[in-house]
Amino acid sequence: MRTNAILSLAASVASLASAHTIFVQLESGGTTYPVSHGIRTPSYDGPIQDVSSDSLACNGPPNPTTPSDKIIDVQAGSTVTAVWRHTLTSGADDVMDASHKGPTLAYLKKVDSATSAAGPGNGWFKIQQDGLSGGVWGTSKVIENGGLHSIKIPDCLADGQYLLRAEMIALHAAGSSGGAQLYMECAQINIKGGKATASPQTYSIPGIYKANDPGLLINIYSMGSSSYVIPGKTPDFLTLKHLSRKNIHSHDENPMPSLISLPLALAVVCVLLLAKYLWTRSTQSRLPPGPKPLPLIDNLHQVSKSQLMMICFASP
Ligand SMILES: [Cu+2]
Repeated sequence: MRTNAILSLAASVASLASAHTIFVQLESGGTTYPVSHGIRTPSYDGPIQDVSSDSLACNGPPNPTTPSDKIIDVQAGSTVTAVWRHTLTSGADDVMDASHKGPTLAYLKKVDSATSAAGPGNGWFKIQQDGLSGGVWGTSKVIENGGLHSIKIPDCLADGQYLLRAEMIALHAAGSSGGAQLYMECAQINIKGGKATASPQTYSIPGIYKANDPGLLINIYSMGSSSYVIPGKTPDFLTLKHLSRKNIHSHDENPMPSLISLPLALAVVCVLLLAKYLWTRSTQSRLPPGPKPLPLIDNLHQVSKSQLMMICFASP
């Protein structure tokens, strides 16, 4: 216990020098926008540690944030990149101290006006999370990757303006309550081309996290091989769980008459299998060896639950 406390203390002291981080710019549709363009960036890179604070939504006091009058267009179904830097002027080699291990997450909130909407309160739903997989933390991947944090924007959402909240959580001092360091900024985006087939269940920020959540109150130096529980509720409609046969059927609002659907489905499956066989034959000689896929679902069974990229299936 004492050793753990000393380790945590050492980690937090060591992290003071080149410690914290800011989501400084967004890449969308091949364009990387300038620093602070369409993002409510702070002048100081400190974390939010009180998860009941209004500043948990889009940062804020004690860190002064600056509004932006810009809105960034985002194609539904595309993957955008949040760029993280130690300060507003740091380069790709200065993202965040390597001691800052923890999950990465992203949330959306639909708003009438992305430039003027308040962040705190209801309306938030999670669209991305990457915790601990294969011994590697989500934040470590972002640091190794020059600060780039990939976020898939679900294609099932309604068009319109949203706040995109990208988050990194550092757990190096999370062994005591309130020790977790949460970093987040909100980008102002306009989603286009969405199918509008899903309306996700939403949650309040602050409110979605509790100080004693197992993913926020945790000693990462003594957790051994136990799995990490990413904080924040994940909306069911977005997860890979919906790939199961039962769920796909229970959400099928316009089932085809069964007399037509069975032969048609068989024909479609045959065509897809043939196409996949031809495609695999034409490409496999150029690819390095990978994990062994299963028929039909390929490598889906090997996708770790801790690094879900959200996919829409349901139309609730
Ligand atoms: Cu820090």
